[in-house]
Amino acid sequence: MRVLAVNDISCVGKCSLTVALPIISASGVTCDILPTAILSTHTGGFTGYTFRDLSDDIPAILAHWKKLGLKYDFIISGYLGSIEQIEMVKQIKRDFLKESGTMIVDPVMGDNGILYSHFDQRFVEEMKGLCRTADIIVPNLTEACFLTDTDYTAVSEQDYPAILAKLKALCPRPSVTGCDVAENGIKSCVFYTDESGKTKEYATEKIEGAFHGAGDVYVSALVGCLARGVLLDTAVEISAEFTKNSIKQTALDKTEARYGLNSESQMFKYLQALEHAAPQR
Ligand code: PXL
Repeated sequence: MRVLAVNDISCVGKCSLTVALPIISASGVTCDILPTAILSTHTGGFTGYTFRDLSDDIPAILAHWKKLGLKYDFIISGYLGSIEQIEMVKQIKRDFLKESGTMIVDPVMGDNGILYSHFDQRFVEEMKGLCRTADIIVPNLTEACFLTDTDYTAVSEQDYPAILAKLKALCPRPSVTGCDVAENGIKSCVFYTDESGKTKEYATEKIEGAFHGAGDVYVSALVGCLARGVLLDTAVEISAEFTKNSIKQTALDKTEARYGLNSESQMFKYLQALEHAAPQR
C-alpha cells in the first residue's frame, strides 16, 4: 500500500507532516509526502513564525512523479495555505489516485470555534468543494460547523447527528472529532458514517484542556489503519484510543499545548492494537 500525505512541514509543534509521516510509516505502509509549505512552527499559539509557501515547486514535483508513473492507494490532504493549493489537491487526486483508491481530506481550518490565521469565509467555501471530491473527511467540530454553516456557539450534543447529515451531502463518509457528550461525566466522541451509510459514535475519556495536534494524530492513525485493511469501525476505535492516550501523556508531562501531543510513547500500544486488528499479510 502506498499513501501520499499532502500537508505542510511545521518544523516545531508536532502537527501535519511531522506527525503524519512517522505514524503512517510505523503503521507498515509506504508514506510519500508532498510538503505544501515550510513553517518554523505551526500558526496556532505562536507568533513570529516563518512561512515559506511551496506552491511554485509543486508543479515540477508532480511532473517528475508523473514520469515515474506513481499511483496511490490513499491520498490524505491536510493544511493547505491557499485556494490555489486546494485546486492543486483536486488535480493530484485526478492524476495520482488509483481508480480503487481512497481520498481522505482533513479540512484543516480552525479549532475551538475560530478559524486559524490566514483563513477566511472564501477559503471555507473552496474547502467545501475539496470535501466534495473526498471519500472520507475528518473535520473537528469547529471545521464541521464551518463546512455546514452551523453556529458553533449554539451547538449542543443533540445537534451532532444533524451536522453529520449535512456533511454527508458533501462526502459519503464524514468523521467528526472532538464532540463532547454527557455520558457518566463528559466523554469526547467521534461521530462518523460507516461503509454502509450508518451513523455511529465512538466515545473516549475526555481530558480537560486544549491540545494542539490531536486531529493530526487521529487522522494519521486512521489512514494507517485503513491502509492496513482494518475496517472503519475498528480503525476509528484504535485511532481514537491512540489520540486519547497521547493527550493523557501530554497532560501528564505538562508540556505546553502548543508544542503538540506526546504521542511517541503511545506508538507501541497503537501498533499492537493495529497488528491485532489488521488482516495477515
Ligand atoms: O494542526 C493543524 C495545523 C497544521 N499546519 C499548520 C497549522 C495548524 C494549526 O494551527 O497552523 C501550519
